[in-house]
Amino acid sequence: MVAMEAPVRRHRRLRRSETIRALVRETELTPSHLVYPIFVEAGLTGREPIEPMPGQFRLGLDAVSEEARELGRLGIPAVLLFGIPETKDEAGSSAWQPHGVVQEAIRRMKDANPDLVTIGDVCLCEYTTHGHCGVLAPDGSVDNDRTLPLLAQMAVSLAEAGCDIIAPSDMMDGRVAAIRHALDSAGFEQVAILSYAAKFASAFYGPFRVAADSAPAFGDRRGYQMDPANVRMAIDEVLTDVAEGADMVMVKPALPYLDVIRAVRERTELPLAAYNVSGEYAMLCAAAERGWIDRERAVHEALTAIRRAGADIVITYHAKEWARSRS
Ligand code: PB1
Repeated sequence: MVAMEAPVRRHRRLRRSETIRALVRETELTPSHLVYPIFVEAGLTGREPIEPMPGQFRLGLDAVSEEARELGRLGIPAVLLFGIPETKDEAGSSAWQPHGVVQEAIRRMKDANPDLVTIGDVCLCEYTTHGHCGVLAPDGSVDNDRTLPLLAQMAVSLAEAGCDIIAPSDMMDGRVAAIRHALDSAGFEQVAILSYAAKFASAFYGPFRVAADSAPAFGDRRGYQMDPANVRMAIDEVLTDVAEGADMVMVKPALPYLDVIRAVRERTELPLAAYNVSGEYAMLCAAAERGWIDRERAVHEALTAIRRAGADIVITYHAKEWARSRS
């Protein structure tokens, strides 16, 4: 038997028990880091399952108050709201109606759980007949500058409903400045902006587009969302939105973009959110449904990875199940 040298470092000393492992754990994940996205559908009663997102539902306005209370019981501090209107048009005008579906949901959720932070997604894709995130120019492209005042109008209508944070997901140039100016001019200096600053033209949004009925009727979003190959440009987008007045910034999607999260973390001190999107959620659900992975462990590992990459806030459809698994 050859005499073996003792290992120079015994890393396993700090893995001997869960107590020691917890003592030296580097990345913390708690419900307070999570934001739960929800879909509110005008005219719907109760809740309707979303086929490509098992466990997720479209909610009617009659269901949002209980949802707000449940989030409070689970310790989840914030909700990100998406609307499915009864009518759509070329301009997306349902988006800025004072009693629009999201505006009403905000009033009801705040009434049911005043501590819940409501984050209003600002974009036209759920409200336009063509499904693009802005209004169209005659050549069929998205008209950036004609879209800005409409986004600003939507933001003000959400603030008037009591929305705490405005989250523009449209990717138009100059939208943060336009929304900041409109909010301030309307007396909403205290309403923050969480900008979807680095949002990529991703294949991982498919299930969301089914849930929100928001797929573009033609073409795609590559003329305004970022190329997945670019990380330097993501930094430029973030720094631009910070300069325009964003209070928080976001990288989206999350798991396929952990390097981007890390790069952005190293360039800004602002709170950084990452959106664990519908396609990431659907993939994990599908593998777990087939018994190929341990769902609870995979969810925890995925959310921990997003936090480890540098996100302060994780927007995720797994929020409630993860919080329940920890309670
Ligand atoms: O969960 C998701 O896939 C989020 C999708 C995201 C919502 N902000 C966008 C998806 C898309 O580009 O269609 C919506 C854009 N306003």
